[in-house]
Amino acid sequence: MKFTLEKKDSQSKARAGTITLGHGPIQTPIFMPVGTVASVKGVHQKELREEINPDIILGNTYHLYLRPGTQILEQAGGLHKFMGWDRNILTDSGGYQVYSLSANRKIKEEGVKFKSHIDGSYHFFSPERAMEIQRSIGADIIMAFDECTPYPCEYNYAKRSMHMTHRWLDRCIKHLKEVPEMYGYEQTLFPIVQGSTYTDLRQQSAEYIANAGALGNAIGGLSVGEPAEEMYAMTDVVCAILPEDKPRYLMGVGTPINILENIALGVDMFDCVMPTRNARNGMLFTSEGTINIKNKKWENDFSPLDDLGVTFVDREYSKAYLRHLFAANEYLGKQIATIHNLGFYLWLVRTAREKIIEGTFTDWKNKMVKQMDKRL
Ligand code: PRF
Repeated sequence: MKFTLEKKDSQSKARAGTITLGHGPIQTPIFMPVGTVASVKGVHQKELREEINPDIILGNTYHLYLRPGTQILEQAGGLHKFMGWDRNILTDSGGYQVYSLSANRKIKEEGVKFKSHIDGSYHFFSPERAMEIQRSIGADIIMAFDECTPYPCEYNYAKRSMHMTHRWLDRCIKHLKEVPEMYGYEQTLFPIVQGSTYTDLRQQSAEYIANAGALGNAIGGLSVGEPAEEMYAMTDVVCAILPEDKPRYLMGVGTPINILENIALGVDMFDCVMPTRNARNGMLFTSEGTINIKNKKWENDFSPLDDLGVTFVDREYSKAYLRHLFAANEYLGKQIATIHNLGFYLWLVRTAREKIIEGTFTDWKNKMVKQMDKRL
């Protein structure tokens, strides 16, 4: 993996760059659509590629391990071939999903024992298993096995957990050297900074992670219920320590406003279920604010979904039609809303990149944040 920093903003810490990986270049800042179970819910790969056009998408070790399982993925020749996606993929390591989805999980130094949310069967993930499974899946970027602490989190728990995440990172790095790549292209490990909302812990963790010398670094444990201002404060502390010449990935963030504010603090990569999950509930993100398309006020509004017109759905369907599809509980409604939201998120990060390169990012960001804070 190679990262070239192309431009740094003079009024903020925003950056524009390019990451080069085995399945092509990724222009940053980037938003990675979430394809948890080898599918970006409701969107064909063709629509994803041609309309939404992300350079990278995300998959989840936890889900893919439980179903279809590593044997099927290996037989297919890896996740790219299995799902028909020839651009880059990143997989999360499973830790976070184990904590948020499975019941009866027990976290110990050795690893995490958990119960499947699908059939109740018991499984065990360790840093070593997380690396082996991510080898079988074959993503271009793979994540270290960590513990994401909840919010709020007692200081002593956050501290102990952070040190365990650091020890787990060392085990990931060691084991990865012993388990070769399976599909002939490079897989890059990103370690993850933890430390809850404590400045001193975040500093310690960022230093530890920076010293690991990985080609890219991630920030975890944020956007778990803390106020946005606390998240920004932690991102700022961590970005000041993480190396400037490596990409920085803020995991599970967030709203369009969160993304722009964190770009301004020096983050390059984002993922979140929000544009896809909220779309399925009728929430549309636009440059003018958020829309609840189920609202009666859209009943006879025959104007296009979004004047920005990023994807075909914005130009070809009206608000009244989409409202009707949601009222009738038609699959197509959820599909249209998902394509709209992902198209908008990708437009947002592409435009942020253009503005950084042009030197007008901060004014544009401030204007957008104000505009997008509205409910239409
Ligand atoms: N760790 C991992 N995945 C994550 C997170 C984390 O802390 C978060 C936190 N927002 C989202 N996804 N491994």
